[in-house]
Amino acid sequence: MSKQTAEQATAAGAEEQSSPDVATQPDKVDLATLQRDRDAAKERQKSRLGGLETETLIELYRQMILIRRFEEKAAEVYSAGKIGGFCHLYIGQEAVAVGTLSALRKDDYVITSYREHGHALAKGMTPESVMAELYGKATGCSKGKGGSMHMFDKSLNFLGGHGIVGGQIPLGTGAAFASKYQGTDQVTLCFFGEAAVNQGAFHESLNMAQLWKLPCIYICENNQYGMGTSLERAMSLRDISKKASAYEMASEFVDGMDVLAVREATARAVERARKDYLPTLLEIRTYRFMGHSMSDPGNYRTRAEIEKYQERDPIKLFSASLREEKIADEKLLKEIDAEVRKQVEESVRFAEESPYPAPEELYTDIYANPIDPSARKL
Ligand SMILES: Cc1ncc(C[n+]2csc(CCOP(=O)(O)OP(=O)(O)O)c2C)c(N)n1
Ligand SMILES: [Mg+2]
Repeated sequence: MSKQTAEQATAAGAEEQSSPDVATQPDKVDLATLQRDRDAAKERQKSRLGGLETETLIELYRQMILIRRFEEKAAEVYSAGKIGGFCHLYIGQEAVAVGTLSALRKDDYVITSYREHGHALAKGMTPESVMAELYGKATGCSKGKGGSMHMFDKSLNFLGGHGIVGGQIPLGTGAAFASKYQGTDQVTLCFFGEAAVNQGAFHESLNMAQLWKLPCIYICENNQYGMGTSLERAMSLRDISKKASAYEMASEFVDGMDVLAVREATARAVERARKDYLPTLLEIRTYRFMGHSMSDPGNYRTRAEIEKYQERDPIKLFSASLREEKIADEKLLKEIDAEVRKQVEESVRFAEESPYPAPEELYTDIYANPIDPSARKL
């Protein structure tokens, strides 16, 4: 199994960038040569941007910008007191959700933690249903009863939004088991933070997935902090991808600021899961630019550290590549941004105009109901 350490990945990236293009200079210009050169140039361009069509590349950019603008707006309305409860933002990590989910089929499963607005949008949930859920409105994806940490959409096989650290790892493993048991070729993407890796549930799940050959892709979004605790202070083995070797599982380390690298690594894991029912652990190294939640004072790290990572802002990096490779110019990128901002504004209007759940809804869609006498009969 190919596996890179952080250093190898950086070195490989530098090497790739420094390799010069070989300009071929034909002695005599003829149409066939011109066409061949044009094709070769096209191929070179394609290979630099993952061999993807312009339309796909623009869509990846649009999704990342949508998540960024959505989260900025969520922060704004939260600060204005319009959203209650917890709110964990995803700003800085957009390339992970967009890169991974773009390598999936529509009917594949996704399950994640409480930092999930980005995954929900990338899986295809509308900004309206996510924003209305943040507002606790009846039109939200969980009918306003879940809030920020509990986005779900059964029709998209988006299995949520879970608040217990690591709690979704056995659940994702179960979804993968179900696919294999039912003989489908669906795969499950199971996301969690690096702090969840110290939980027993992570180890039990990986052991079972490898032993039973389950089509589960475990995605550790290593943003380097669990609340205010840095990885260095909490973990003896910090190269998380290495932990897979304890279970003889395939694994890869991925640069989480590079949306195409994320997509490619996920595609390799998806192929393994879909064809051979084999799990993979991906450690995707990223960084959250905002606090753990909206109430985080952030006194465990310096502004300089945040700024250092912001130089590798995944959206900035990808838009630079798009411009460099002439996939999009500044004007087009600005138009996409303006369109997305309008879409996000519309989701706020929708959420604000939506009703709160009716009082009768208090006891619907819940597991335990100690108050409703009819439930006691069960
Ligand atoms: C079992 C459990 N223990 C503790 C908490 C409190 N808690 C909430 S988030 C968090 C940190 C998790 O960090 P990480 O897994 O790295 O995810 P990130 O927040 O960085 O996305 C903790 C300890 C919890 N929700 N569940
Ligand atoms: Mg973390």
